[in-house]
Amino acid sequence: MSAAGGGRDWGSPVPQRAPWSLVAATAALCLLSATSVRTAAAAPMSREEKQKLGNQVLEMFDHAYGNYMEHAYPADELMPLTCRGRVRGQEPSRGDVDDALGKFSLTLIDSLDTLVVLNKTKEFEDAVRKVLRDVNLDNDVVVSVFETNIRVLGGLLGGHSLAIMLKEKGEYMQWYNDELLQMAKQLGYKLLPAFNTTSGLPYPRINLKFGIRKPEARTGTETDTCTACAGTLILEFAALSRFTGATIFEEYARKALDFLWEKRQRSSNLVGVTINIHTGDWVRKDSGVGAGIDSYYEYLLKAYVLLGDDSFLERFNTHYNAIMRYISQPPLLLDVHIHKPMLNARTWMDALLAFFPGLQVLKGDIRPAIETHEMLYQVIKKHNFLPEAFTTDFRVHWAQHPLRPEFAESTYFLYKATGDPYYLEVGKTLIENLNKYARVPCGFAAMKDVRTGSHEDRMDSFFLAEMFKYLYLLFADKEDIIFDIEDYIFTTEAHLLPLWLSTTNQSISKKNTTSEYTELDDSNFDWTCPNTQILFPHDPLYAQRIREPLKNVVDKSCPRGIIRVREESFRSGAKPPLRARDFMATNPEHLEILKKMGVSLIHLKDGRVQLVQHAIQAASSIDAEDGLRFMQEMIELSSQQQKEQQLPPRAVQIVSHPFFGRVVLTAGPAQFGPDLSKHKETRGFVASSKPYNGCSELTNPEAVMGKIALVQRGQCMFAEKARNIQNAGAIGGIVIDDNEGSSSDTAPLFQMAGDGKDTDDIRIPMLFLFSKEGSIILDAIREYEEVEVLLSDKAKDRDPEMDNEEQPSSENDSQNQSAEQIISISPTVDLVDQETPEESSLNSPPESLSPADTEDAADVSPPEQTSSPTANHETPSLDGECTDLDNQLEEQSETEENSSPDVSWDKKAQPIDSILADWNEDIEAFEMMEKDEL
Ligand code: DMJ
Repeated sequence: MSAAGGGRDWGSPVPQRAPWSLVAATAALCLLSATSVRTAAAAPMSREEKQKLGNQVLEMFDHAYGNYMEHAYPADELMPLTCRGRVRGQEPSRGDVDDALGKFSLTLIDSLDTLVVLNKTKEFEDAVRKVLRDVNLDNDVVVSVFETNIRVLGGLLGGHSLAIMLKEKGEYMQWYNDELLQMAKQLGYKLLPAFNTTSGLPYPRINLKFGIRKPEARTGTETDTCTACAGTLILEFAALSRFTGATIFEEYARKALDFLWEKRQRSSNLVGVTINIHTGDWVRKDSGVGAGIDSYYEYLLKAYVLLGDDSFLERFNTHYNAIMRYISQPPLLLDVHIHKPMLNARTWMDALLAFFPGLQVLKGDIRPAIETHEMLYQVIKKHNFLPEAFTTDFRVHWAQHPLRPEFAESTYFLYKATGDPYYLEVGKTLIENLNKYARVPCGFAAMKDVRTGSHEDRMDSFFLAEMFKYLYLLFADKEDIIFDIEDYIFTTEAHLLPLWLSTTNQSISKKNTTSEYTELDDSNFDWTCPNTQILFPHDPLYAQRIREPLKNVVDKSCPRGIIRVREESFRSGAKPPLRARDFMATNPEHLEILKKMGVSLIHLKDGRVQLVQHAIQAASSIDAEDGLRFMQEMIELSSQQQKEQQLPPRAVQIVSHPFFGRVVLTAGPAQFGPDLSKHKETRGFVASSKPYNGCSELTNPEAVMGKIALVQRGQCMFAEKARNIQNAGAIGGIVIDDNEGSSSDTAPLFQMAGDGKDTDDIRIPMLFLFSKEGSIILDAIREYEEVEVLLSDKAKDRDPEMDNEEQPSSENDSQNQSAEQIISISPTVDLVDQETPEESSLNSPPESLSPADTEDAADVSPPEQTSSPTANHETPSLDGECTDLDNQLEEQSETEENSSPDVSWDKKAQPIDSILADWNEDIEAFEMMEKDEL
């Protein structure tokens, strides 16, 4: 195995057949020894400052939990903008994300063990009584098996684990008699019917009351599930078995894991994102460490720690080696195809992968953990939060941020492993950003768009289960916690399970499976722990030295991202393959390359150009593969461009008392009037127009004069409303949707179009709010009469003064910037509707519109000077310079030849028919990825 970092060399390997007890104890020791060392890499943080930050976390938790209990309980979640509970069926459906809600007071259950960690024992006792009194697990609701397991079963078990710990201490919970465990068992039995498949992989959803029995259940017809969904059960199910003695739960979870292991792609040792639960075929063959797969890997390693079963470690190590070989391109982690692991499947990363550095700490591989964490931190510094997805050149791909805890989790584990106070400063930034941008009067609201700072009416239960735990523990000293955290393992939802479970009720025979895996060698047992006692005294600047070269990796990254290219393409002086982003339909050389790749250009009647690939017409199998990759890149580029060509959403920020800028509503822009991204924002008090639809001359001009007028959607054109309120003296306008209940949480935002006439006469800014966001303003008027708002492209500082200064326009405005870049480097491409199996086609605009001919193009450097594809396992340009492509390729060629002697799939030319056989799979995989949502 090629070591991807020095981490594995530093510690002491666990004996190959370590008894489970030693393994569990060793895992705990890893963290214990790590905490005792402090490096001098950053200025140490004083005990007072740490306590202050710890207290701040407690206050923030009280704000989130208190508002949930006061305004939402017994509902599953708090809606922090409208300050009420989210009850499934009573709110417009948000799709899959609602499958976590089972009418079982989700947030309360998910918060149970957080209360104990935060030393709120009295509140914990009250919360447990409420769960026992109020929670019903027998509702006729279809829920996600995965979410119910990690949040509810995990929450009950975490609560039980700490309840018995407290009871034993003799002060609190003296009345407790395993009631939470009984509820957990009841829930466990409710989930079991989901495993009634030939594969043993669970159905993704189950009806809490009716199981998967049709027709009452309204579920049980699904064919696919995600790998993480099927592979993230073992900790909770094994704990349930070991706590209760009912072995069936652990057996079912093991069977599902065994099946996934059997189905791994044998040559790459990777798994895909989704799998058919009946046939075991991979449905999505892309593979990463983020969405859809993440906690499968996490649970293999943690199952080994909790259960001491070697086979889980073997599997984890086998997958980990594959991840480090194919997916890890430090500091990036990029998805690949399971059957073509040298081929990147995406040019963006999702936020869920931020947990991975934490897992690498547990694995003992510190260097890549530090690198990836540093890269993520810089993305956060740029956008205040980690966007749901971001490109390899660190632009926003999906702009939401539902207050995910993964980055805080990794920060905590890295601090434990390195003792570097730098990670305390990172935690401080997270706290500041949460308070500054996500805190609202009634809790903390998810970010709808990290670029505008607008909110979503959503506070997920994992925010309380995980975020506050990791942040509090980061600043806590041992004496700040009423029990020894090292005696527990964190589940993926940060619920605590005691390590002593490894010695209890182990009636399930552990197979000594090693002999079955003849392809594995001793390195599969190479489990080490970052022994900081050895490392850091000798090199206290170790972590800092790893971070140093990366300190500008985000700000100074080359603008077009990093895509791995195959080594054949540039071997022996051959030209690098043509990248989709560099393609110009007017360049004869490019056309020649296209021809070689079997890609032809068809000029359509409407002036567009269609790209079609016939792999069999390619000059060689290598060229056919280049053509395949080129077409895939075009598809991805096309979807990125479509996104970026839309006007970005805008923000309506309520700045008057008691909101003080803390509530930011997502608003749709108008295609007329001043562009808020270029002009100063507009600030003013709001007033309703009369008539409210704004479709005729206003009868209350004195009320709207100098104010921002509210008008209702409907009955006339948006531009007409704008003219009427402008004539009455309004300085801006907000159109509120007339469809009751509509919300930007559930409906796509749109731009308000003009009326087909010249709209240059409209000089005031207009924004659109869906009805739910609009009613937040209308309610505020009812309650406070005077309501002042700010119309802008991006929320401004939230403080009582709300200074009027414009925030420096940062690279956050990446939409505008990137749109220009894209326009200047490649044609717009649309997918065409029909595709034959052997061909894929794309439309591009006529050559006459080729950006190379436009003025825009003159402003940017030619592609050859700025593109920076990075070689396999190489880091993007770390010094902020954009390396010359040819140099990089040369470097890569050397690196590849030295370090990848056994990459067999692409060393040999593939026969055309095997490429054709893969063709459909690739296109399907890409189409699935395009549809993918976290
Ligand atoms: C949590 O519910 C769990 O951590 C899960 O494994 C994936 N991520 C969410 C929070 O982001």
